[in-house]
Amino acid sequence: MKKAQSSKLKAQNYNGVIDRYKKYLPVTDRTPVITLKEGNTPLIYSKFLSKIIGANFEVYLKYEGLNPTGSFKDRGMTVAISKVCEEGPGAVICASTGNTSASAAAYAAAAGIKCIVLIPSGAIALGKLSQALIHGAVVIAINGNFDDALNLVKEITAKYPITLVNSINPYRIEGQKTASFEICDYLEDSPEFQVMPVGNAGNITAYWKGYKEYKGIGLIKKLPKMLGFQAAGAAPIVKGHPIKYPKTIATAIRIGNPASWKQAEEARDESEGLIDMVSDKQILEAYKLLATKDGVFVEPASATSVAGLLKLAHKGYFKLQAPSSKLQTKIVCILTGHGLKDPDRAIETVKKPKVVKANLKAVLREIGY
Ligand code: AN7
Repeated sequence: MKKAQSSKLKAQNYNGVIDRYKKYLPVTDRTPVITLKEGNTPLIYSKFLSKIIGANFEVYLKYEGLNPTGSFKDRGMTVAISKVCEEGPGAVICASTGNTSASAAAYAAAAGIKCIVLIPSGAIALGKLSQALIHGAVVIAINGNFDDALNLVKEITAKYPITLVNSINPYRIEGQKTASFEICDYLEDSPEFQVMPVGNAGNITAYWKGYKEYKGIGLIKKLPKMLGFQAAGAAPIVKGHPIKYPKTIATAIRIGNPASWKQAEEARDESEGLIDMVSDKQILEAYKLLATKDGVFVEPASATSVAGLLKLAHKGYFKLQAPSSKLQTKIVCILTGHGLKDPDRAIETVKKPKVVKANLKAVLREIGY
């Protein structure tokens, strides 16, 4: 009885990323904190992937799909929306491949403010669309892609008193950097490598900022190599030029002209890491492996991390790059969004259930007894 009570109290003590990391965030005692208790996501040891990479390697999965709206966007949205509320009543707007709109809609609902989202028509996953709609956002689908939508919201916010909550809003980056704090707090230093998907490039910017800040105040001794992956049909940073018509099944990262392009290159170069690409086929293989071997269901864009990890492993990258002084080398893969965001893709990727008669004989025959 006593034990149950104390664990309940402990759970109640967690109040989201602003509460936990406020001394590193641009908030004051006057900031009204709008939180859904985002963050505090698990870092899951992957036995399966660790074994593939080799002895002396530990692979961890930072499962950001367990945030309140099912993606990492909540970490930045709590800060962005709280700051809008601090500055006075206001509306917010974003362009989105889906997750930003789901998160903005939820946090705006919690704050009681208006939220407008522009999405590429027919190109966002069903779960994300349902979220933006049910939270009461004004959802506008445009006949264009994410990059067109972002240009439009930039134009609108330049002329009208509506706050942009895409990751070019610096408060978004501030909130998202808390994910690297959590990784370091848990591992008691930074990992040697971090692998993540790159779309609009806000998240790689945020993680790198977080690691550098923790190192700057002496909470960690080293910095990780940042390894970013784009989808091959939407890989402007890898190719060195914007992609006019980006194409990939990983709709979250179907982005042809990332807003934080320069910052992503800085993270890559300062950390002596890399930004590379993986094919849709490699993404779907990693997607299935994560679900069937580790029991972790992510959306395709998130599986890009693991597809990238496997691509590098096959080239012998980690063995070559791991510091020889280290007994255990740690690699963290960021799994940015939950698999339930895109149920259509999951069902398309595997064999559909067979329909049989509702009798014991028919069922037993199917299961081989
Ligand atoms: C699951 O929601 O851009 O490189 O509008 O949803 O920071 O853009 C989503 C991006 C990775 C890429 N994984 O992060 C949007 C949006 C998932 C995502 C990314 C996104 P960034």
